[in-house]
Amino acid sequence: MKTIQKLLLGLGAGLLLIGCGNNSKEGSAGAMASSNAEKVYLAPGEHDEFYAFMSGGYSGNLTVYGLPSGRMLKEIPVFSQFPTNGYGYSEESKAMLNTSFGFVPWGDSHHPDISQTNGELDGRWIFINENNTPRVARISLTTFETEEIIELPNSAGNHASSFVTENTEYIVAGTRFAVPNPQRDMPIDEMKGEFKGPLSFISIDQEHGHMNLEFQLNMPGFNYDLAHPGRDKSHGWFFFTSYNTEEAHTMQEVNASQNDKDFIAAVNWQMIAEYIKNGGGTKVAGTYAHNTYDESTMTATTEMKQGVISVDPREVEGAVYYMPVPKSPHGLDVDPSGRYIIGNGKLSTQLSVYSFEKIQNAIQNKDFDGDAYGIPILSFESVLEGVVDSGGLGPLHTEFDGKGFGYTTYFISSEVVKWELGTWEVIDRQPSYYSVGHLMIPGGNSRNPYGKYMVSLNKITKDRYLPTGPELEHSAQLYDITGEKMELLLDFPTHGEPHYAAGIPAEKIKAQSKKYYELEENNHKYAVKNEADTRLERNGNEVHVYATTVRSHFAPDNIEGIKVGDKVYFHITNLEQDFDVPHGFAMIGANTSEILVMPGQTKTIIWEPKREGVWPFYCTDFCSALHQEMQGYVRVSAKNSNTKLRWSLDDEWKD
Ligand code: K7E
Ligand code: CUA
Repeated sequence: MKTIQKLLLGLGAGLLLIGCGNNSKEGSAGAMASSNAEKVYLAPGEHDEFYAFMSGGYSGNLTVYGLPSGRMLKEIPVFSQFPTNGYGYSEESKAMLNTSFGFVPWGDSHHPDISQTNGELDGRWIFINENNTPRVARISLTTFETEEIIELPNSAGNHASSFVTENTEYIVAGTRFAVPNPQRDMPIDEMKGEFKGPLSFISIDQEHGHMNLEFQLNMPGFNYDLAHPGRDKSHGWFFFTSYNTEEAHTMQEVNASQNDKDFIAAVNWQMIAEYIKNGGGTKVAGTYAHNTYDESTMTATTEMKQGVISVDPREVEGAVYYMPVPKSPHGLDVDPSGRYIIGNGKLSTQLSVYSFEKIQNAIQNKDFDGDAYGIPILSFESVLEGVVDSGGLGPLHTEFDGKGFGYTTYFISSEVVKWELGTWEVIDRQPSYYSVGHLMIPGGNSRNPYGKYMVSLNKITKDRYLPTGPELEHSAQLYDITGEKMELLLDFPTHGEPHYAAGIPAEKIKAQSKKYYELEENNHKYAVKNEADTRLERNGNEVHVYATTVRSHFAPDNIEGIKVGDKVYFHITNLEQDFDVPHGFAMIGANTSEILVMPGQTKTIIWEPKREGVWPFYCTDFCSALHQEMQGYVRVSAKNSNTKLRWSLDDEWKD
């Protein structure tokens, strides 16, 4: 096995080098063809046809692009502090980043997935998982703001996540790194048979989208890597790839590649949900943070929760099976009809296609090949429907165009291969520049893909753009997939490491996108809705500044009576009621960030003055011709001084 692996890796490196030397010319010549340019060109002021939400990887965020232009439209902060708008710094948003490990200001996001109704994208919410500190977030597609983050106890490496079922009943979160469950102090080399790989099922409230950790399926300690739900006839099932069924704990790149086949876990979640409804499962320990942002009070709160319902997969007969899959599978995808489940063995050259019907038959006929820790293993031959043998190396992920074709990425041979469902025949292959990970077709993992464009999300950028030192942004490539052959249209850089992405027709989101917050509906505790109510209140060494902004001034704009050692809370309400007129607020010497306050919104930032003097604050967002004049002063006196607390409004001092 060692040799095969070395060979594969060596071959991969070779291909990469060849790719960098020669193929790039061909690629850019293709994209320069004028017909291709027209396909991605938007006249100034025109809108894109699709939104593409790209995972930010180690940036912890989610970026929004337009397709086909490849223009980046926005970065939405999710798991990371974001000084651009104060997320994770402002008093209101800090709670979003609380976890059972304390405040975690960073994350590694992987798989965004858009909510579905009847298996079709519905544009309500987008979910995304965080791998390092196991968490899942829900982002509103009305405000494009993170509204909820739930932590997953007993899990480690939340990778097989956050895929949604076809009516957004559940999203899943699988444990990528097997760990003791419950966590305990034990020798690492005794892991075999002792570690576990819990799979979390989070139910979604259909009205508000609120997430609830309903149960964890306490699976054997393999590494659960990726997942997809069944749809249509296979709705009610979830499929998970696993690797390291060897349960190796050291030199995994060799020791976790010994078995000829690893497993796909097939889980009938409907059966387990029913079992729990009837009182099944055991409540086990597990502390986790559940953070929710309330749009009305504009404030996030953390609830620390205890305990989770754990289900032993052997307890629910007929609900959990393993299917053998060759060579350390990574991606797992289900075709739009829900009939086929595709497993991609990343050290193999082939894709294994399983039939849902055959799986059901094998279960009925008890066509088992033994078991793993008491979980029946369905015989490979009886569930396998076909094999896609493209000769490519390192297959990772598959998406579908809704016209009967699958598109699979090959990391090592650096290409996307188009193949036909049913015949499993290869139709086309196009190089990617370079080493593609995931790919995305808008709606490509739903019942109804929009098979016009495909985006490959490449891991290695090398020579595609002007060099920017050793660190380069990853590269995405847009292909036209309307013809028999895929056509490369455009290169564009992405931010962080976009593992997966989710695309949706713009019309499903555009009209409902919020333009500003209604001042009347602002229920923030410290909001002021007109300048006459702006004021200061002292409570011991805490001073609350109730301030407003409107083009082009702060109210109040001068403040006196602040003392060294005070904690000054600036509560800024933006009185504007117009699209795209934010005001910013920055204070010299603040140890947090600036804040960007949307029209109708209130945000708070703390300032602890260190030195006596007269210190300026100002608006950070160029909001009008008199933006530079949008500033004020705070007079800071000695701790024991008796300077009176007062503030200026319309040129007059108040107190
Ligand atoms: Cu393949 Cu995290 Cu989905 Cu990266 S994962 S590529
Ligand atoms: Cu307000 Cu610049």
